[in-house]
Formats: sequence, C-alpha cells, structure tokens
Amino acid sequence: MFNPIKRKAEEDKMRAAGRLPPGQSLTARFPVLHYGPVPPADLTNWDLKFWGLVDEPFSLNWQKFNQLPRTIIQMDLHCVTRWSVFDSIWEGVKLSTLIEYDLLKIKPEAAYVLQHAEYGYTTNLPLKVMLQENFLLATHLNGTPLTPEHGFPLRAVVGAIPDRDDLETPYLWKGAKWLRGLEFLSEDQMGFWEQAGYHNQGDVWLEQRTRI
Ligand SMILES: Nc1nc2c(c(=O)[nH]1)N[C@H]1C(S)=C(S)[C@@H](COP(=O)(O)O)O[C@H]1N2
Ligand SMILES: [Mo]
Repeated sequence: MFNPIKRKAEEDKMRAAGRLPPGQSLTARFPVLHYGPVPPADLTNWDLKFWGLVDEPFSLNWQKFNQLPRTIIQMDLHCVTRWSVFDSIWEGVKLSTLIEYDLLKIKPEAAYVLQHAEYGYTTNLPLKVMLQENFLLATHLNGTPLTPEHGFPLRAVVGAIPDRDDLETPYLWKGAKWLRGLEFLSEDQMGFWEQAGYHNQGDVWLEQRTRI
C-alpha cells in the first residue's frame, strides 16, 4: 500500500476509530529501527536469563522456551519517531505464563524490570505493565518467525490493543529486540533511550516522548 491517497484514507479511518495517538501518522511499511548493527543469532548457544529479585536466577534455552504455551495478539505499534503500524499479529509467550507455570518466581519486592538485549541495549518498564496482555515475548510476526532486523530469535513487544483503554500503552522502544535477559528490580532503573532523554513512562496517548 504505497498509494499516498490510500494511506491518508487509512490514517483518517484509524483517527476516527480513536486508534491514532496524538502526533502519530500511519505508515504502510513496517519500518526497521534500532541503534547499532543487527546481531547474528546462534540458537545453539542462545538463552534467556532471569535474575535480580527472583527466588532463583535461571535461564531457558531455545528449545525450552519454545515448549512454553504460546499466545497470539493483534496490536497497533507506535514508535516515538511518529510512525504507527496497525493490526500487526504477534505470537510468543506472555511473561505471566512463566509465572503461571511456576518457572518464574518473582520476589514480592520486585516492581520494575530491565530488559537486556544483545549489544547492551536496555529498556525499563514497571512489572505490572509487562504482565499486561499488550506485552509479549515474541518469536513470530504476522505468522512467520521474526526476521533478523525485527529481532530474531526473540524480542519483547508492547503495543496498543484497540478498545483496551485500561492497558497502559508505551511507545515501541520499550520492547527490546534480540532480548536475552530480564532483570527484576525494586527500584526503577532507566534503559538506553530513557537515559538519553526519552520519557521514562512513554505513554503513547499522553504523548510522553521526552523528559525535556
Ligand atoms: N535491541 C534493540 N531493541 C530495540 C531498539 C534498539 O535500538 N535495540 N529500538 C527500539 C525502537 S526505538 C523501536 S521503534 C523498535 C522498532 O522495532 P522494529 O524495527 O521491529 O520496527 O524496536 C525497539 N527495540
Ligand atoms: Mo522507536
């Protein structure tokens, strides 16, 4: 859909439906955006680590991660650089699933989580946001495994579920591509873009782009 008239019509439709946050515009492509290079993926040595305020630090290898019960969610994604993608379909594992299956035992003092990705990218969210339905540890986008640029083998993704005003909805930078670890914390700790001046909460509806 590279037709600019169609693009505008789609955007107007999303705005009318209350799905276009302030200052955003609809993009017909699915842009790729990140800082630094795309890391190579080596599934034989890959793991996802959990540490900090957990009963026992542990990690899941690729095989174990893929044995977990999976969830599919459709979401609208909003990047702080003002593009929005609508109706993307994500498949993966909910953080709450790891708790339900007694794999992840979080200490009661834990209230924040720092996502750690390849090459040191980090981003932070309150634990309660990461337990919402609009946050997923995703392996698939629109029915196929993630491409390397979009985060293969695993990324966190956070987006808007239409008509779910009860869910806090941060901008897309708060989902780390090439995710390798989750650190559970009692105090909030800012990630890569947050330290660079992006808003700590980053609510798309409140247009919380930067702190300044
Ligand atoms: N590891 C890592 N994850 C990242 C980023 C990054 O630079 N490194 N950029 C974030 C930003 S700003 C956005 S908008 C989305 C973009 O996801 P996409 O490239 O799949 O569209 O990834 C987020 N996750
Ligand atoms: Mo972004």
